[in-house]
Amino acid sequence: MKTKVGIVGYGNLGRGVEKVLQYHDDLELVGIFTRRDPDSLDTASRAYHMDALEKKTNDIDVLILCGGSATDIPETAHMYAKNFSTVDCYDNHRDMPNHFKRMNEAATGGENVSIIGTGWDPGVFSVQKLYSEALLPNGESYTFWGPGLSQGHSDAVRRLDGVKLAAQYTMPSSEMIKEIEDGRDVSYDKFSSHHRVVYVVLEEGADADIVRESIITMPDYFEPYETEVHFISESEYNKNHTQLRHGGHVIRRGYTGDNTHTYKTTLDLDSNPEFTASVAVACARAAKRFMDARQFGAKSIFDIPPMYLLNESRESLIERLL
Ligand code: API
Repeated sequence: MKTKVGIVGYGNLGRGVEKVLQYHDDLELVGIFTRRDPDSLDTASRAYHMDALEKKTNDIDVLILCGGSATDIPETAHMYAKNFSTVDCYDNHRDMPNHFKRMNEAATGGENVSIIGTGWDPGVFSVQKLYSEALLPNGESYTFWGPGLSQGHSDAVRRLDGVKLAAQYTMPSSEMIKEIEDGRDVSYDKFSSHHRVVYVVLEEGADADIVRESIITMPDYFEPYETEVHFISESEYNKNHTQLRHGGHVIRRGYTGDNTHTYKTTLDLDSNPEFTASVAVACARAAKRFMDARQFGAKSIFDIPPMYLLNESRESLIERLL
């Protein structure tokens, strides 16, 4: 029997999950749940108002929560976790311990599973950091994002009063990446090795200085990064800022005696939300496996046995990939 998946929220990420599900034969989309008028969604899938969700507890195995990280996920995710197993793409690294706690209480109480912080960072990159530190304990790690559009940061700006549209580009220091690749010593911290560039379309009558100040002083997302803010027209936004490319590198340089080893993971993504959705969908399969094993509660990506991510037996995986 197929695993039944529901989508909560129909922005870039929700649309990504809908698109990606077609590549997984063992998963099926039950419906999209939205706060908007379901008939207004531009989709061929079944769409329901959020209020219909409470009657669907028996029809859905896993809900993929596709709301934004600035407010939707921290305010609402734990409510869904009481009644459904969930997967989310929460991306506030600093708040993750709190999020884990909130979700663990809700999911454990409801005998559900909640996989938190999936996507590529947090997510795939986190796993690569774990592996590379485990394998090369004597060394140093570097993470670089971009150049590309961060969904999390763009969403955080869009939530500010006076902002109509926003795109945030994360810009890594390409000189520093080169220096690391050349084996030179660098003084790295994630803040000084990136800067952020934001393009904002203001609501009519909004005060640009107030909006700029709220962006550059926003904790977790912008402070203490160096951040440039540009105000543009809606037509310029629509012309130049609707691309969703992103990616980055996780690099660990480790030493065994005189020998140096470089462990590098690179992602180069045409569509940040569609790749983030791809990770969330594989994690939805894992959530079902945890449910079947009655291992309830919140899980991070570190807790997922790699085999839970693919629809394939151990025997076949050993034969094919080991
Ligand atoms: C950045 C990274 C990438 C975030 C990836 C994904 C997103 O500063 O660009 O929200 O787009 N934190 N979580």
